[in-house]
Amino acid sequence: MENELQQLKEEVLGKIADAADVKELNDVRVAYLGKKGPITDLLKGMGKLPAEERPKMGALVNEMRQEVTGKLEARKEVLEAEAITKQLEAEAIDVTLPGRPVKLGNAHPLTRVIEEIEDLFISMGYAIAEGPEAEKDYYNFEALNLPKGHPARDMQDSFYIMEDILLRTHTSPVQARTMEAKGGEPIRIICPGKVYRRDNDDATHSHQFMQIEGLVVGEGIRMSDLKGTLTVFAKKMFGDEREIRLRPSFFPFTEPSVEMDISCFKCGGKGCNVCKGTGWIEILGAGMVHPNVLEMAGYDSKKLSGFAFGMGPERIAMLKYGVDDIRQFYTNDTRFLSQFQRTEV
Ligand code: 2U9
Repeated sequence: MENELQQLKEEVLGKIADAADVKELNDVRVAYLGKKGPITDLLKGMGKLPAEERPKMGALVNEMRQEVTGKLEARKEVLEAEAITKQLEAEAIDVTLPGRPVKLGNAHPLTRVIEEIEDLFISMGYAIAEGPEAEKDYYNFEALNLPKGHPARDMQDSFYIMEDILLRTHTSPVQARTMEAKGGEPIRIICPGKVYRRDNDDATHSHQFMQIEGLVVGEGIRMSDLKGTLTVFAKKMFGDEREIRLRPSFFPFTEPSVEMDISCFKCGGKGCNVCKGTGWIEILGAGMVHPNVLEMAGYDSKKLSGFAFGMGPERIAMLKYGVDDIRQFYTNDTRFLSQFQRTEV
């Protein structure tokens, strides 16, 4: 029986060594150590042995069982490690391969100009105010010193939605609303937003466009504050060498009113195609807030004063980037838009 045991042990150890993977090894374990396996049979057959041989044989079988179990465990560890190595090799990726290029989007040129102007005024302590695009006739005209029957209402052909509601023709109603809400307190805001006019679209007109208007109200606000503020704006947007000039103008909501020109950023004032030979480029309109406008919004025009200005970001962007057709900003032709790639990442 000892011989038989020795033979069996060699056989099982051989099979363990030959097992090519964990599954085959498990089959060996089941075949030899399982309930119907030969080692279990040997243990079961113990009862038939003479009593004096049983302890020795029992010890031998147990010893063999332990040795086989140990070899199985050791072989399992080796095979598992081999399997992981094989899997890692099969799934290996070449991390040195260059990645697929990511296409970067870029901000719309109009958005860029608007954000640049916003940042500039925010840095000077201004807040951004917004309001509805479908506006009451009162805030769009009346509160801005344009009473019913005023000729300027005809000048600005408007999109009416109802008898007293229209698509705002400028962002000025936002300032009128802000003043009303502030109840006499000082104000320093800019109002960017879409506005609408009944124009036929062409290279320089659009029925919908953007405006940025500004309003400062407080004690002792003077024309020189307006001039200083707009000089900073002109230099920051168009270069430090820019000079400004103010020409008298008229707006119903400001008195006095001015139009502001900057010295041409292309020729420096000598005269070229950008400034049409004049050396100056018209950039915006401005003025001191009309006392009627202050009073209607609940401000005491004897104690407080203010200045206001308004500009068209499309015009600024057209000048800055040399765009000759306003419709380019709205048609989203990627051949146009992709020319404004951002340089920073
Ligand atoms: C309130 C008081 C005063 C806003 C102003 C202008 C001058 C102006 C136009 C320039 C070109 C608009 O984009 S544009 O078409 N704007 O010239 N805007 S002063 O004055 C205000 C506004 C609101 C309560």
